[in-house]
Amino acid sequence: MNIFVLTGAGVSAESGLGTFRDTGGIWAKFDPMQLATPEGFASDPRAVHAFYNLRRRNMIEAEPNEAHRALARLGRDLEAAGGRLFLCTQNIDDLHERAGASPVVHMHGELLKIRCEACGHVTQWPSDLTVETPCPACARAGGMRPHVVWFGEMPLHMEEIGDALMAADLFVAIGTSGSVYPAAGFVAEARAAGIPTCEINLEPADNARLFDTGRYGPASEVVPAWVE
Ligand code: BJW
Repeated sequence: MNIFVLTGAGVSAESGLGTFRDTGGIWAKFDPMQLATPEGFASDPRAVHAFYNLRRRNMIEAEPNEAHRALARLGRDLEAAGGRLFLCTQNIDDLHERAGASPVVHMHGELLKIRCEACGHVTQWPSDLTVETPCPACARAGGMRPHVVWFGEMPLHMEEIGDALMAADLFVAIGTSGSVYPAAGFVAEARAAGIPTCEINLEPADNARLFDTGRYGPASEVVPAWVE
């Protein structure tokens, strides 16, 4: 059995990392157009660095929860049975990896990586990033940015994701509002290909009607129950 799982911010909510669009979420406190667009970064890189430095520190202090651990178990169990879990996350945190999942495909990038806008070099970066940080490859300063996907930018690994989706026997979306494309469109693509679809969420998302089935409640309870 091949299962494609798409996770969103809801899977990390019980680890203490904020979601984006819930009441009191990240976009209620911060303006996405200033902090999560290339234009926002060009006009005020210091503000963007401060936002991601804060989130990087929060992430390093956070711990994986039972939902992350259950998905890591599911991956091992499927592999032992000759199948595969394709774990695709919109999250930039590393909680799936720290729970033992491997591989994890980060379609919106990773908070622990930075990228040079001049030469494209990507490097691990566990500490604060500033406008003065030089590129470890080309030594230029001023062009390092978080290796994350902002609005208007192309998400990562799309070819691999498309192939895995079409090879899946089941598509499951966990803890995502289904409001950001192209991830929000995966359920329709799966349906069109005749693949069964399931939503796991605190409550039905805006696109819940597109799923064949739904399981609702906190991810740390519903995901382990679904995996067992
Ligand atoms: C729980 C829970 C618990 C709570 N247990 N559950 C088609 C139509 C319309 C617009 C577009 C379109 N195609 C593209 C666009 C534009 C845009 C877009 O989608 N805009 C929409 C807002 C309308 N998309 C893009 O720009 C994307 N790029 C693109 O399409 O490129 C194409 C292109 C073509 C040619 C040239 C160039 C480009 C890129 C999108 C990048 C998104 N980036 C962000 C920031 C990443 C870095 C960072 O983290 O700062 O990604 S925005 C933010 O939203 C982040 C998330 O990954 C993403 C999704 O959010 P998510 O995970 O769904 O979180 P929430 O908060 O929305 O939902 C949480 C859910 O959890 C809720 O449902 C809760 O109920 C639930 N929950 N607690 C279980 N305990």
